[in-house]
Amino acid sequence: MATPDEPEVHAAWLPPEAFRVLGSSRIAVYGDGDLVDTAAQEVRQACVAWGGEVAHYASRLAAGGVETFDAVLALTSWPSLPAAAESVRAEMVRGGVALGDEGFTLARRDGVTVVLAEGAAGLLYGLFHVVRLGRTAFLAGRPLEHHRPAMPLRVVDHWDNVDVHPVTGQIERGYAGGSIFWESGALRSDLTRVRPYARLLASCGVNAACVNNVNVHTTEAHLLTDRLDDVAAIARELRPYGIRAHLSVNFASPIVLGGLSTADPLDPDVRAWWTDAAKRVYELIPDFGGFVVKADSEGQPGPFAYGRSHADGANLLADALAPFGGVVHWRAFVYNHRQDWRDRTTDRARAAYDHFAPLDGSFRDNAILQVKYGPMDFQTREPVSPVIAAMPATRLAVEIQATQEYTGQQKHVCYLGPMWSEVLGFQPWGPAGRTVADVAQGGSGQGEPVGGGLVVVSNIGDDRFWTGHPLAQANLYAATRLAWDPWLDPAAILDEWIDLTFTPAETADPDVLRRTLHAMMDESWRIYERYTAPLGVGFMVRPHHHYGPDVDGYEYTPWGTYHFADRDGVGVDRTRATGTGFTGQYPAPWADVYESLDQCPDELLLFFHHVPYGHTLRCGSTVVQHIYDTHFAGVDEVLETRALWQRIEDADLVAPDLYTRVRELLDEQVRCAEEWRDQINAYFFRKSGVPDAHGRQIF
Ligand code: GCW
Repeated sequence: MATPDEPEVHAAWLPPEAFRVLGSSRIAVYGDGDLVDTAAQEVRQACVAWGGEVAHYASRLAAGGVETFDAVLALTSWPSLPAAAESVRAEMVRGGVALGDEGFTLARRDGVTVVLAEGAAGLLYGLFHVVRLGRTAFLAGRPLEHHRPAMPLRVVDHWDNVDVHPVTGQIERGYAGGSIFWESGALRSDLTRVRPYARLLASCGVNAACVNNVNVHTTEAHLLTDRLDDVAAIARELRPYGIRAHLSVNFASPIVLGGLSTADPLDPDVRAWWTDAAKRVYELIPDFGGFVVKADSEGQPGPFAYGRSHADGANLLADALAPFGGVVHWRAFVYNHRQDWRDRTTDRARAAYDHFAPLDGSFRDNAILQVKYGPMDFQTREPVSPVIAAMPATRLAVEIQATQEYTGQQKHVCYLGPMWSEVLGFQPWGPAGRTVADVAQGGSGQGEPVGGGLVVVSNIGDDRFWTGHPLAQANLYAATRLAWDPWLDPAAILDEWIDLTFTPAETADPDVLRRTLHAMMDESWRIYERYTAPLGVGFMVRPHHHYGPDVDGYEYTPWGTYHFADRDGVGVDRTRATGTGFTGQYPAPWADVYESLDQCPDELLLFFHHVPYGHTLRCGSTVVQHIYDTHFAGVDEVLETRALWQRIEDADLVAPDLYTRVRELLDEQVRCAEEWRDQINAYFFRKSGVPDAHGRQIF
């Protein structure tokens, strides 16, 4: 509970102070339409707070040639603009610049900051860019810059249940309280968090949000039909910020909701049912984005029950949505979760590729295959999924997880920007080839389809700090900014987030907060990696809730997540020579790099190889000594992180309640990191009998 002096809900990024520069200027907005109105309203609000002036020319007839503004935001179609904007527009025309609906141009001309966009969404994104730049947007000599989003679809997926689920609660893998959409089986009577959330997302360029869990239980299934009003109500709150609502649907809906005897994708009645269902959705929500489907996965129904392929399943829904411009995001997370642990021939890492690669080219244009970045399941370290390189004729979206299921559950500081940036920059075809980001972006012009974009599993809830751990906000910020521009440096993204959230520029020493947060967060993912499961082997978490260490927790279960540690060694042999053959799913050069014990990167060694404890890593250490060293080091680094935060308190740099929340969580992070260190080190010491070379305490 907030104390009387503390706000009920803390702003995430974009508190009023972030608008100080803009709001103390004279701004003109030229353009019609809902999203232009939103932009103008943002400016108006800022000017009320900071004493600036705004003029919104909202009808073409009212354009008046006023020239005394500090900034002009305009649609390029506007007939007559102030001189500075006219000159930028003329230059764009001369240069043949095409921005698309979502791009914008920014320049500073004759003492005026100019933002021009062809579409209203672009204008809104341009406005937020000016906010992000702060004073520098108003400095002389800014050259013409053109900004366009890399990914066509920049999506957040919510794993929010409507009914409180007996095991997973209101939000599956949610670590920030309840849902901002749903509560105990119903639409929340109070949707007041949704629009501010949409605003946060729009400021990063997000244009789509799926409002319910991919696991669609009985109540959630009804959102598609008799509870569509609920979805429409959420869509209404998202719309002013240019975010289209998407819905997770149950593949068996024709049976569950329609009373049919089958959900066979080739059955004419089933096809008619989906066509009708889609039509009704668009009658109520004309800008509806589309469906998300988890099929034949972890108990969800799917086309396998009818002997049909996943292309048959995806195309069924794609065809129903096509007349309305909708898309289906079809998830590739398909594997056998009822495997016998004794069965060494089944490898969960292989599953998505085995199921989907043969189907390349058979999906409709509006069917997007949504692939988790790694072959397993959002581990702290995984190789990039080979599916990403295997489907050149399919629209493909990459899915990443901002909610910290396996990365500390928003109790640990773990800034994931560097991990996602590595993933997006990975070149599956080697150094001369395209990147993962290029694939998600698509449309390279060589017959390749437009990409499916980046999908971020959201980490927010109704917590007053939005993400439980206040510093976890940086993960949502970074993930969504990377969807706009995957080449951004994660440290620079962190700077943006710090500046927009804590507005250090307004404090006595702007650098202290920035420096301290960088010192706490830049390396935090690698630190987390050091004190948890080693060398890419993954899991070793407590079953079900996935928090804290349990080395053998999943070892003898049906989930396919094993490490195979025995007295001699550890790791999963996924080679072609002697293992599951998974390395063969990669193109050259990675198929050979991963296959080779000498070339395989240390951080992925145990993902690809089973090795003796005495095996020497590329870094020169043995496997077992490396395990000890990283686990001792990781805990020391967490202690240092906690000490750094204390300095923030000493310098009085953040609100007291925010300080306290983070400090309490850091205590828990220290406790949990020590638990990880001691369990992992004890486990491997007992298995191997190899003592620590430095004689540190192992239990
Ligand atoms: O990682 C697993 C999670 C499940 C999740 C599933 C998925 C929504 O533990 O909670 O279900 O992945 O991505 O579908």
